[in-house]
Amino acid sequence: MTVTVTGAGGQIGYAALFRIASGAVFGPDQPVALRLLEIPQGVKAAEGAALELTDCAFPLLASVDIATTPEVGFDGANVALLVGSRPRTAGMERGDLLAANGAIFGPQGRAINDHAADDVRVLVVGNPANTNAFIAQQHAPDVPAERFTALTRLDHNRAVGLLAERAGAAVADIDGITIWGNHSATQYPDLSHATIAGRPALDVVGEEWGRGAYIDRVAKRGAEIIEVRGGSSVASAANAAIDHVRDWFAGTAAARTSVALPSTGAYGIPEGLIASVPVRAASGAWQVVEGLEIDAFSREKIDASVRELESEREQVTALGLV
Ligand code: NAX
Repeated sequence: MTVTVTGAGGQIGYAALFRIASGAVFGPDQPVALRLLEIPQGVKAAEGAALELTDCAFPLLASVDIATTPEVGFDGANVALLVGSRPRTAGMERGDLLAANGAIFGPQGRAINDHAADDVRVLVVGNPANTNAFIAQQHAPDVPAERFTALTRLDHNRAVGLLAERAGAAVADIDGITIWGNHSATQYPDLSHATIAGRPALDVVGEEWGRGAYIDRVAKRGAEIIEVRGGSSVASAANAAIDHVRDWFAGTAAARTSVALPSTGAYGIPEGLIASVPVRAASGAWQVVEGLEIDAFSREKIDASVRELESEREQVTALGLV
């Protein structure tokens, strides 16, 4: 299994590499070849991570190679974790941010199209994750669209963790939470169909909290981490990426999770937008959980986040990035 990690010299890449090499994604019997794709400024850090990977003597780690071009980096990749992106810096307008990331994710999508393995699966972590994934997917016409996903599993895991904490319940007793829409402040963590040990979650924690402060807390958890920790989420983000890819391969059985993937029109989300929806995984593919009843409150929240995604799509289209 060849796994390419972009931005492998950065924080999340560094945290993810050791778990991939240890067998946390593909299990204890699957050797892994790691490919670390970096820009020149990040190569030293990636080289350092490679030295430490050697020092772990992971029995499953077949090789570690560093690349600085997407063509080499994605050659033969079965899994591509696109973590490296251009962060927003002072004075940067949203259009500048989208354009800078278009220059990264367009060529990476093309290289995946031309050089990756036929069964490649792509997870975009680098922000703005949904729209970066959309750009990459649009440049990879030969890869089935549903193999391009963006990470909302961190939001999902945050939503589970915070609900468990509030209810004094075990994480394992929680199911049926959905993160809808964009990995941004407009995301909608939806408890309408969630259960805690089989009881409706909103009955346990109350609508006022579950449809009020809770939504805000989950959506702004990244900012809370920055404020308290003095830096952005790293280990939890890497952990979510590991969860996402592991479930994609191993399946989720009956449990549900959330993934941003190209819409096929379910729940009224315009086709092609990479929006987070409720899913299960089986036989190596995500399956949208269809038929959930969406009440007026949820509809409004979902629509607001989807509108934001549509506007991002319009902007990258106007900028000629897709
Ligand atoms: P870092 O700045 O520590 O690392 C980014 C790395 O990417 C750097 O080493 C840089 O050299 C490299 N890079 C930049 N452009 C590249 C390119 N074209 N090809 C290959 N490598 C490239 O950031 P880190 O904390 O690791 O975060 C990475 C990304 O994850 C950011 O965009 C961040 O916003 C995003 N996040 C996404 C989350 C999600 O849930 N979807 C949550 C966590 C995180 O905020």
